[in-house]
Amino acid sequence: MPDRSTVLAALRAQHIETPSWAYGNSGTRFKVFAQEGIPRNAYEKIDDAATVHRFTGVAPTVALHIPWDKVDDYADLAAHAGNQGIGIGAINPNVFQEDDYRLGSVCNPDPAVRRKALDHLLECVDIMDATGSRDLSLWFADGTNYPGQDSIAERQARLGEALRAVYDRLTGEQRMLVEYKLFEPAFYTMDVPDWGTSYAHCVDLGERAKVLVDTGHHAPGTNIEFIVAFLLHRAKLGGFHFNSRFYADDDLMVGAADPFQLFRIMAEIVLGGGLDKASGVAFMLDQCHNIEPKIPALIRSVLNVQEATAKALLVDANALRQAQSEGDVLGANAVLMDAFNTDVRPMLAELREDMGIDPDPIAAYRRSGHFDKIRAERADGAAAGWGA
Ligand code: RM4
Ligand code: MN
Ligand code: MN
Repeated sequence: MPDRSTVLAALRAQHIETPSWAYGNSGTRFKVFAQEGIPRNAYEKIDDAATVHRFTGVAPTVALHIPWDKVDDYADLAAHAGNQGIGIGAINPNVFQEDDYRLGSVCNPDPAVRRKALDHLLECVDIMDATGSRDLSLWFADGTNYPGQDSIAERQARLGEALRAVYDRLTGEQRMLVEYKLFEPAFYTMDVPDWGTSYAHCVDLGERAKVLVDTGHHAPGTNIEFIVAFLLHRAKLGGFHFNSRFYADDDLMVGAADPFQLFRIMAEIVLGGGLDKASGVAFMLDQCHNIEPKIPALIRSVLNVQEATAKALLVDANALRQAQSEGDVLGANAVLMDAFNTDVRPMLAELREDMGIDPDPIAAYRRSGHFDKIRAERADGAAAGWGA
């Protein structure tokens, strides 16, 4: 069996990043629902992310989305995060919410629009410089709706050109993560529809470019843990955008729809060394809480990832390897299932007490009165949101 202290040390060192946009108002194509106590600016979103970290102990960074989190002074925003005990995580450029991007951003047939999109991506690298962020997290809504609308091949060439320009601008520890998505908003072709397309561009670019796996961006039934194992093995897994899906890009709480899938993903991560700091794999959430209260939903999500990780760490790797090498199909499967079926909640409660936080973060948050406080403090002014 894995050594308990090794398991606890790995869990204590875990780092799950929450997204600033999950704290703001969000909704569907049909309605953005307003909630109470919503942050009114990037500073208050950071306060909320810090609250999630305070109650969970394993969420020490927050990802930003630009321009949703636009501020005058990014170094000041990073200092504010530091004062709250967290850091700035990935910077997510937004090249999908302007009229100019109707036919795409970096793949747009109009060179002026491509230039505008590229300038925004480069501006986001400046923001990384100012905030100390390591990762530029790229997602392109680019694609086409109708056969013949544009040249698939030329769009790939335009994409490659833009990615190269951004890549060449990275310095120090900075990396570039390329996210893929099967469909939506484009329906006939997406310019980065799958991990293979992302992988090919990342291989062309070099070491600092890696694939980002958003768990909600696959066709139903896709074996995501296969993709994870493959990319990790090739040192091309940059990180995750965790969330749950029932149908498409549902952006529900990670581990809510299919905790077994989350476990299978984390098992590949643990077995492949993806939890080691040196692997550089970033564990980020990308979610929207349209009907549930935001901060408790993010606490729940962080705990769900933590529970799946704990179970994955309990996989008896030696016994698994032994069974695999002997061709013991049932034995190997049983090793995995034993870990999945372990109730890790008592162990995690103990870990939290050791870390000086409440063993039940959700109950502790409820008791804390924090929600009443932000509801009162934020009663005036415009709530942050997607503005969809
Ligand atoms: C996309 C994708 C991106 C996220 C946007 C808001 O579907 O998941 O990562 O930034 O949504
Ligand atoms: Mn995403
Ligand atoms: Mn998405």
